[in-house]
Amino acid sequence: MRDFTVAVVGATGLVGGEMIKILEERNFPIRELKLLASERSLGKELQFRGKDCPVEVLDEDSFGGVEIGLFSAGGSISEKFAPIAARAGCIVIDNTSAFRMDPECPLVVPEVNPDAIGLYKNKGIIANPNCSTIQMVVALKPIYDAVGIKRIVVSTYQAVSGTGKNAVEELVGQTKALLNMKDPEIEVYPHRIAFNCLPHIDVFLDNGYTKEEMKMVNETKKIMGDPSIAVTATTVRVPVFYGHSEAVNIETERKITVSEAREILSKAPGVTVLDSPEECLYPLPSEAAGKDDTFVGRIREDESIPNGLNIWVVSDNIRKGAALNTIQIAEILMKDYLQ
Ligand code: NAP
Ligand code: 12T
Repeated sequence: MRDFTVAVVGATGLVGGEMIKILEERNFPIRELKLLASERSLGKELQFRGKDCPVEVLDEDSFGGVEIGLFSAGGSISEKFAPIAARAGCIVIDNTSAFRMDPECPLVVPEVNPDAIGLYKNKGIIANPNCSTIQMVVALKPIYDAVGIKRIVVSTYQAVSGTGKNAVEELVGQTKALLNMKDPEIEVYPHRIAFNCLPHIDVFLDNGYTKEEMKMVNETKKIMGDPSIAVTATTVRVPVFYGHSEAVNIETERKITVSEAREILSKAPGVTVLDSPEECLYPLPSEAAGKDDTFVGRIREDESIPNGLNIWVVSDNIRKGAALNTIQIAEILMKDYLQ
């Protein structure tokens, strides 16, 4: 296998930092790693394979000779620079929402639709789905394949790390302030997040849903390749640092029992079943943080309808929800298309 020149755009961010770590952990075949961020990071160095690597300022000329670009510096940066990179011959795997619903760009979760990766040839851009969507489809695809899914009703409990390093600092700062009887500073979210729950992730749209909720609706249909699945979502920010949790209710086409669902999920790629309530065993964000799998538990029949099932799904939003999924896409790209 040959080595590749890879760029991480947004290298100093939470997702970029995790990407660098995962490239190293999984021994991705890298000839040269280019670290890109804003002028704020000029002069910074980050460690890769025990060496200090300088952070460079992203500009139009950053992509000469770069074969794979892992983008995670926000939607407006991707909108501008992903096409520039693609024109320079770099294949972009983009973590932002900029290209996810572009019909020409594949939207990929390797456990679900790896074959879509070949469509990178359209624009040179592959989109990485939203974190909440990724972990949900990893858990639902094996059930969909077995009995079909008519409708999904999901409520999320999302960690602050989804918003980036400033939000992590904000939860630390507000928690400290409140425990010391001081007024918390409120900057990142419209309200205090410490000791609170905000039913508001990303911006509100004209239909009254948030953009995060509509990402779950639209991206799920695209990744599963089935626009007929009905999806409705309520996305909530909770004062957790790492790991998104989801209460997922589904109506299946055909009946599936709890033990059949448990059996199917325990064999599913990327899934670990943790479901032993009598031992208080169920997925927790505190346990999922730092791990690669999507954890599923609380598997119950929805007794209010004939073919209903409830599950609880937890995963590390920065790993499987972002950096790991991106690198799994890059691994398939390099093995199946770039040798
Ligand atoms: P973060 O911790 O705030 O980091 C942001 C990164 O973007 C930093 O490296 C920052 O560089 C860089 N950046 C910002 N403005 C830039 C500019 N004008 N030019 C070049 N680089 C710039 O955020 P994060 O958590 O890593 O997330 C970054 C992005 O990834 C998000 O905006 C989102 O679009 C995407 N994301 C996707 C998912 C998902 O669901 N798949 C999950 C999380 C995040 P400096 O340090 O120099 O400012
Ligand atoms: N606003 O990549 O705040 O679409 O948790 C991911 C996470 C956008 C995205 C968040 C967001 C995305 C968040």
